[in-house]
Amino acid sequence: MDDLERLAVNTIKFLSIDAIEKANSGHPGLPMGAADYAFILWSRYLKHDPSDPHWPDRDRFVLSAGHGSMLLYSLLHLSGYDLPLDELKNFRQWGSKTPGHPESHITPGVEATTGPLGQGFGNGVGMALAAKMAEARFPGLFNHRIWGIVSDGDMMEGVASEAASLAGHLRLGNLTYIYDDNKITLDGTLDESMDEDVGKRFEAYGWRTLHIDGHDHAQITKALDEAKAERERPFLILARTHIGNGAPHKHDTHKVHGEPLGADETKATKEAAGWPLDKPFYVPAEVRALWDKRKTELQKIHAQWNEHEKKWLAEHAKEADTYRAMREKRVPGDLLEQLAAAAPPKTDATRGLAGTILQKAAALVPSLVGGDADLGGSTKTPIKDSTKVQAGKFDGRNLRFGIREHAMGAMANGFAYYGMFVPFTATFLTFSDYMRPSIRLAALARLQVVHVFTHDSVFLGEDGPTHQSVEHVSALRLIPHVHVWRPADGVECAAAWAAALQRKDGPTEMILSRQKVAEPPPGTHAGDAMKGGYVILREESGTPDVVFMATGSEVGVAVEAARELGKGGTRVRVVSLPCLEVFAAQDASWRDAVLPSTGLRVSIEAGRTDLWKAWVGPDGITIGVDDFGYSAPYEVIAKHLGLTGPQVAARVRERLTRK
Ligand SMILES: Cc1ncc(C[n+]2csc(CCOP(=O)(O)OP(=O)(O)O)c2C)c(N)n1
Repeated sequence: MDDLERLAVNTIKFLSIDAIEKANSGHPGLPMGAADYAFILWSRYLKHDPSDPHWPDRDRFVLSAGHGSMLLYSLLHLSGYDLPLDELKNFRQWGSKTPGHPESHITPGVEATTGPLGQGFGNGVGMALAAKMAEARFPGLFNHRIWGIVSDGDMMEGVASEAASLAGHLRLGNLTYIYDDNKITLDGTLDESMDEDVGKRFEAYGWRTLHIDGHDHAQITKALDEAKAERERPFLILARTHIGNGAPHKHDTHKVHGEPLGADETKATKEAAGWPLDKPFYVPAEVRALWDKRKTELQKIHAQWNEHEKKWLAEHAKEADTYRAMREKRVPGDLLEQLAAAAPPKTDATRGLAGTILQKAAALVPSLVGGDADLGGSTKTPIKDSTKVQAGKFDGRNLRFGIREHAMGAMANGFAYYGMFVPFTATFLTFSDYMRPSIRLAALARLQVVHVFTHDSVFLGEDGPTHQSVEHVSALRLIPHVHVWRPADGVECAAAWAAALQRKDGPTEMILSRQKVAEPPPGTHAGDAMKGGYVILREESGTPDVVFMATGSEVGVAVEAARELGKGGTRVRVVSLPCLEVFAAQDASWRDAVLPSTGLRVSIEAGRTDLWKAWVGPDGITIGVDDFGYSAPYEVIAKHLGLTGPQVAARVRERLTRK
């Protein structure tokens, strides 16, 4: 290592240490241990352009060990992203672009929101698969790779194992992770909780592996050269490092993992490195020059690619429009009308109705790709006129995640981070629990991802309570920025898909029934459904005595109950609420016209009732399912739980007469 390299590595370390000291919180251990290989990767290998963080042919870098965020912020600052030194001085403070863990929608150059360990690992695998699929669609246009840093915590999390297994199966040779093998975690040493041979584990998954000393620059360079040349297999560089490297008293201890070094140890570390004590956030001029030079080189590489792209587009007129459509995630202006026209004329389970509409959506929107966790026959989501994506065959649109819901969620986020693709996933609603961490991150990072969940209630029947969702719809609604659609018929399924494809700033959950739903009342149309809530059956005259509020398969139950009550002269309105979040965001004039302030409000949804209490008010009735379900045919379950039209009507009648 020459003097300039040593100076450059120390700059990364001390920027991180100083920011963490100033914030009096953060994780110095990882930035200090990783600074050697991170410097070499970022200053010589990573292809990116700090002046255009979204350039499509850039390499992607994921810091899966998000607690080491100051490493990334130091690298982004030095590389020349729009992240001035003042932002580093404001690490973890209100309104800064340097939050505690990296957030992609806040900081330019952060490719993925990370922090919950293991998720970033899965994101990177999704990005690598997306890159392979982009390459297959536009041969010769792109040449980029996915890089990442993963830590002991990432290696222990199950989601990473699922994603690693799939990356090996798919032979994602464009993916390189550096495993920061420092044998220390938050509370102690790694051998207290893990002692497997990680290299052998990854070889068994089909990865190529290489062990290096993570502080030896010659070994790091050789490993990165090999990684760059690799085409056939994902590559794990196991870099043995020392956490807190350079801190005389704290290195190799868990004390340096997640606490500031403190004034004394900071001083000792700077003295040991010959670093000035009186210049916090110091960037030596020669180090600044090194990074500035790299930025100029990278801008040149980007400009050359722009020329290449121009030429490529001129030579590939047929693919050029698809390329532009995918870059914009374009949907046709009359998407809703086209999807509504594709809705089957006869009623069915909403999974079947939505599955038919998905075929049309796939024909209209080339960005749309997706897959399921080995339940495609049940979720009805395979795209019929396309093929299954497999190793070496990346031109298809159907992703085979296998029975790996955690990885499916994290990889779908990776597709969204990558760009060009609108990914969807599919499985039973109950298994949304296995995807919840990724759904939450999709919402936080404002990612356009569609999660299709079928078999949405106790009405899946005979499989019983292990598979029956009770709390899941409510649980998804509780995540901020998530839109939960539970359509009642074909028209609402069309609206749900249209909304999901138009919404660019957050995930959409599509909640679909296994069982056939009732024929909707005549005259409903998709434009109303797009507002999230509308009157699906109006009272015959005057103002309503009763207002039913229902979603999905229970809209049919509400309509049946309303007709029953109508026979006795009760004036009943039925409001279908396929998406509460979208409805709540409508103007008051629409909301008030749909939900009048008078009349007894009754909610019906085959799931937990708690959230509905606010919607029906203190005098209203909530009808739902507040305990685990039963293994039986669904018609039998409905009767036992009082979820049939006549039973609902009787319950409402009883309340009206009591009043
Ligand atoms: C899912 C999840 N669980 C727990 C944590 C809290 N946490 C953050 S870092 C860490 C220890 C990680 O150790 P390691 O990955 O070896 O990082 P290092 O000590 O090398 O910095 C833990 C438990 C987390 N961020 N995410």
